[in-house]
Amino acid sequence: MKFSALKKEIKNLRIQGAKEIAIACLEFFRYYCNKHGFDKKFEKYAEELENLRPTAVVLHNCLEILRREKTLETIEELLEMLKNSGEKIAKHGSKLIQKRATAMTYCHSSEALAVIKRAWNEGKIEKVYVAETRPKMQGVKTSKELAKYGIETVLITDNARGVFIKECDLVIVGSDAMREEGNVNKIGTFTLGVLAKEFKKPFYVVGNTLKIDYRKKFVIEERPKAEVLRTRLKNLEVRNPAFDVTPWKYITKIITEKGIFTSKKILDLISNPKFIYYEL
Ligand code: RUB
Repeated sequence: MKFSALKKEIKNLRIQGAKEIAIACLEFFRYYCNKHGFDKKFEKYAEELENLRPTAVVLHNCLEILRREKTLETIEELLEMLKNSGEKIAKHGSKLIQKRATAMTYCHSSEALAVIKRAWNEGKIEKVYVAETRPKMQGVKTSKELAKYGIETVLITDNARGVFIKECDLVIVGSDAMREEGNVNKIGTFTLGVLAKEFKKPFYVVGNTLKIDYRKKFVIEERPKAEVLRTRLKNLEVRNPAFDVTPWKYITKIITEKGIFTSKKILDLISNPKFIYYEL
């Protein structure tokens, strides 16, 4: 894919989700660097891609590794790690799910979906509630994907989560960045975490270890106002943050490709910046 086309696909969310964005960009760099090497344009492209969706940390972590080790093998290793992590994550995550479970998920997380699909294949998941995820409706994408996979799926509005949580045995969501402050994920995940705690439902976060975020500062992406309201009115402000932070106290377990972690373990890893590099 050409650079301009890739940028467009990411910006308009046709390519969405932290892992898929990183994979698409690495595939672009595999092609580009194979032809031109790690020249000045590599850095320019890297910076531009990183800034398109600045909250998710996977692409940033991959680029930091690439900036240290500018080789095509590193690109391959990162792609392999990301592409293989889903299966490992699913294997670990499925162990947490009991028989005849009803789950609730939110937005579209390829990693949370990997766990749900595996648990369903093992005859554990019975039904999944998916909230639509306004304003960009990634939950609709999730619900179609699950239904096509053969899973009994119920699409609900975001506001209905409080009603249907009572019928669920667990909540499972993805991650854009795991930070000291908590898990960063689609706006509305925090609300779901609070809800899960209120109804004593386990709240699982799924994310590969390249989602561990060592950045000192991070920004919550603000999406275009027009995604919420097209008309402009005097005295009417529109805010459209794309992500929020769920503090670790709301999170029961974190499912990674390296195993199932507690919030405390993730906090330990965040304070050890060498962790993400050790297998590369
Ligand atoms: C997607 C989102 C996903 C995470 C994890 O937001 O919040 O839950 O990125 O996805 P957006 P994955 O649609 O705005 O990119 O598990 O695929 O990495």
